Amino acid sequence: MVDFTLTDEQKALREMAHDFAEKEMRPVAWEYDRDGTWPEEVLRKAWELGLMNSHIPEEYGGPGASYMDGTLIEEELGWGCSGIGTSIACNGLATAPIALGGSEETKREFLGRLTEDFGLASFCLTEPDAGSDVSGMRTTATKQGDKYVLNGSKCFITNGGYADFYTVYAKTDKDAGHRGISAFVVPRDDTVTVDKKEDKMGQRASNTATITFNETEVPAENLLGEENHGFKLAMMTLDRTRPGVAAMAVGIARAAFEYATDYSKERVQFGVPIAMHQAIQFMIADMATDIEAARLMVWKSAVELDQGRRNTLTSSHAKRFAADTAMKVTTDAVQVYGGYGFIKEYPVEKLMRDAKIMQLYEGTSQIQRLVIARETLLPRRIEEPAPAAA
Ligand code: COS
Repeated sequence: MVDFTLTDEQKALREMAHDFAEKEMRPVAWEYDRDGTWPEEVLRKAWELGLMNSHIPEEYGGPGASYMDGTLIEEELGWGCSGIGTSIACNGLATAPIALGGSEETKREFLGRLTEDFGLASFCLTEPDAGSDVSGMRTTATKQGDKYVLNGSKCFITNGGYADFYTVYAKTDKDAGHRGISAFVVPRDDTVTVDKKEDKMGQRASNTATITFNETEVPAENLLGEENHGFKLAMMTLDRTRPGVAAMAVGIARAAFEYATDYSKERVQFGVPIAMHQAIQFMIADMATDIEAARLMVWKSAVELDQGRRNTLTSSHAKRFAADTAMKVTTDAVQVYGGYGFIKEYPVEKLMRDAKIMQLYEGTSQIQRLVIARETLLPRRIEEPAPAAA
């Protein structure tokens, strides 16, 4: 049976996240966007409520929410403010490789750290010359006795300037392409430098930094999974986080849709509210359909994960469609507002800027299409290592 009804627990979780978005995020979102201020106070409140680290299993102190539950939270955070929401959700991206590839001890130490006390972790994959082409990375990790020494720079790192530790991808075999990449958990110390905070178009409340590892040493136990298997770990991580990112895009679109519908009922032109004009009605109708379709894709891709199935195809469908929907709906919301939509005093201008990154981070819309085309035209058997014992 296919049933789209949420359980009472899921409805309560969504309500709690919505309440948080409405009371703690919305009132400060435009101010943080204007100033690019770090929203630590809001993050700490999210941590206290369990909206941060929701994915961490109970045995490591987290609530152990399902992927489906995670999408309910992330849609509401996206509705509240996707800049602050991205910072709240970032621990999920950074810790997925630990949950997948970390030893019991590593999981206890690093997942436990985030649940015992407020703390942040960042996912370090992208480099200045290696964005979509992950294999082109230059950061190296050299084994020296019982430790690895890391050297190199990572860019566009969410929460990078404030993270307590990082999950870092580095070349352990420079000549082996994607089969020469390994993943590590790297605590922040004096050898880790924050070189640059980006001044962004949108999601300005989230911190985005360049992080450099200068002869940074980690014990060999900090290797996640097997040596030279890091690329697969990165792909498996993104399969697991893209449904949540897509949910956040749905939240942005829903916020823009609500503002546009309310405005269209108030704004009078040619003697009637503009909602009475078919030109506006058709835009509103298309927004509603696209949001509904995007949410269904998000839920399907999350449920597949909860059922233990590989969701590479459905997570790319969801990420691509939801991100493009957020961009289209926010652009059309500005259109519904007319000239006022272009003015910072009105809310939809921020949403349009925020939406753009959804088509870029965690895999551009073009990369999602590439994955969809490969999975559709050349389906192949991808062996996922068995999940590490939870
Ligand atoms: N799960 C597990 N393994 C996977 C996988 C997945 N979803 N996708 C690919 N793999 C494995 C393949 O099976 C292959 O394994 P073998 O070494 O055993 O052959 C290996 O990974 C390489 O796969 P592929 O040939 O598809 O790699 P490409 O270099 O062609 O890269 C893309 C594939 C472009 C899809 C990948 O580099 C990518 O996702 N890039 C975008 C990165 C991104 O999202 N960056 C955003 C920053 S993170 S915030």
